[in-house]
Amino acid sequence: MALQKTWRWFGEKDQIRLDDLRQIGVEGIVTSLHHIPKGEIWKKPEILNTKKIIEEKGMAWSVVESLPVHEEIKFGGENRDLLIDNYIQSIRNLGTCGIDTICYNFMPVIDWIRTDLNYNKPNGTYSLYFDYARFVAFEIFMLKREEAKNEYLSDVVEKALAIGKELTSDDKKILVENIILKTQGFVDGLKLDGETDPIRSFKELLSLYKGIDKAKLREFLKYFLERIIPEAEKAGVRFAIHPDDPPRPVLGLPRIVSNLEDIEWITNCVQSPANGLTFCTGSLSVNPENNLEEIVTRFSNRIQFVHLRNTNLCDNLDFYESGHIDGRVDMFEILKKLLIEQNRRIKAGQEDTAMPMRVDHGLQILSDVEHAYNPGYPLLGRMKGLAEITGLELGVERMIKDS
Ligand code: DNO
Repeated sequence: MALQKTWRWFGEKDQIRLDDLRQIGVEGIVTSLHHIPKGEIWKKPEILNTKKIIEEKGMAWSVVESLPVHEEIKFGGENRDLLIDNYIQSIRNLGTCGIDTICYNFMPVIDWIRTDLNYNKPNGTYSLYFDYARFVAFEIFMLKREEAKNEYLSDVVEKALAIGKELTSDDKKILVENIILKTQGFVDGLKLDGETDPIRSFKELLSLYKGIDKAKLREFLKYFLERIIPEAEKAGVRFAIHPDDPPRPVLGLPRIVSNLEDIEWITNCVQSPANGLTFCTGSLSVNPENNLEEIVTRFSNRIQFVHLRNTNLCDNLDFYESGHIDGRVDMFEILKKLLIEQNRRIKAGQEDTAMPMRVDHGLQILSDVEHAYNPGYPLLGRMKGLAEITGLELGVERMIKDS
């Protein structure tokens, strides 16, 4: 009994080598075919090639993160059916190649958001920070989204107005980099690097969602799930939707994977273990109303992939990533509940007993700062997180066995 220890690796371009990962206890790799444009079919030879590279190093390709969902599927565009057909073909190909878990998200336009990628903590480490008012200032002053003034709490808007007036051109450049460029492309979100006017392109993308509210976005997700989940079942593949990050509306866009009620709605949409969840403690924990222990208990049989990371909430719902053990998430309780569920699956003779887990993100510690790792994905910070989680997990396992 133990969750399968996995690690997000970004393919051959990743500065971290597969050879090094085995030394730190990684059993499975989480990756994507990052070179294939969104919407195109993942062909078998391409899948097998990546699989072979991983297996030659003594590990398994445990999870696809992500098989990206094309925007047209999310906003119900005219090519949606064709794009879903392609998506289904990729699922079949992955299933035939023996890959059985796929993580995806249904966040319009933007995959995850931080305003500061180098938040210096007093102990000398660097972390990722979301400054709510600064983000709203980005919307009002840089995207010129006047409506934003009515969409957020008045004290956040007030603060944003003050921040906006002080933004220098360097500050603006950094905000564009952090919000639109550096955090998106490498996870197969927006591909706007190299664009001469990323703000304009970003606004164009936002405009595609005009008139699409929460109910509509839910309808499009349902349409998608009703088509892909039966195919996933046939292919022996399980899906795991990733929660919204941050789990609250931004940019005037609807959010549909932010809390217990959303997850309930999604899991009820299509009743199948293949319609599952990526239980991401980091994303869900920064909604102060979310009770993670309740979520993990309620949907335990739908958790197909686990992201473990911790956070701290500050004033105005600002938050920063606080490593893996310390923070508002009670990692002990979460691991206990996950391991009990794993035990249950084993006893029930289910197939989905590996319960792949990756430590999500990591602080930049020691020499991490000297490397150009993707934001959130340093080597040493994640390695420390994996060691901490592994130790805690051993203790929890022992406690369960002894009790
Ligand atoms: C960021 C990640 C996300 C996640 C996708 C899954 O670090 O958690 O990019 O991979 O949302 O589709």
